[in-house]
Amino acid sequence: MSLPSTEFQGGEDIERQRRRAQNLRSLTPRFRVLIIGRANAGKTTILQRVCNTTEQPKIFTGKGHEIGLSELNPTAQRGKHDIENEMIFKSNAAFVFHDSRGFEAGRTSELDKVKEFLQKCSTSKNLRDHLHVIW
Ligand SMILES: Nc1nc2c(ncn2[C@@H]2O[C@H](COP(=O)(O)OP(=O)(O)OP(=O)(O)O)[C@@H](O)[C@H]2O)c(=O)[nH]1
Ligand SMILES: [Mg+2]
Repeated sequence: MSLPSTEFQGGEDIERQRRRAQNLRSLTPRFRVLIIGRANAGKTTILQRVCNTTEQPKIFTGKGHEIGLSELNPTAQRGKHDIENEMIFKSNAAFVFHDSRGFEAGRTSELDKVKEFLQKCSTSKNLRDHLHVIW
């Protein structure tokens, strides 16, 4: 007995979507998320929940050099973050996070930095460098 044509088309759509998803994944193996919020708002905690972990994230420069905690500027751990740095939880390396403090200080420099970063990501030729979520 043959399947009704609508059911068959549905199957075809799913197959096409699966292939598209596979294609996209090969172009951008990591999901890139920018989180913006006030100092001490709970950004790191929320990212830990997303990754279902309690570990501290590893931090890398945009060029892939790991920054040890001792190398971090003391303020970089609390409140003040370099938006260019990539935060990765070892247990969930398919996500890469960028962290920016909020704009509560009322200064434009922080906002300008974020805008510059957004511009850079969105105009990159490589899909892997684009942001997929801004939170
Ligand atoms: N009560 C309560 N405390 C929370 C919650 N989320 C986080 N915290 C606590 O708030 C403090 C700051 O959390 P973090 O996740 O480090 O906040 P953050 O935004 O990453 O902070 P910075 O990186 O310094 O900007 C920690 O002591 C957390 O345990 C929450 O939902 N409720
Ligand atoms: Mg944090």
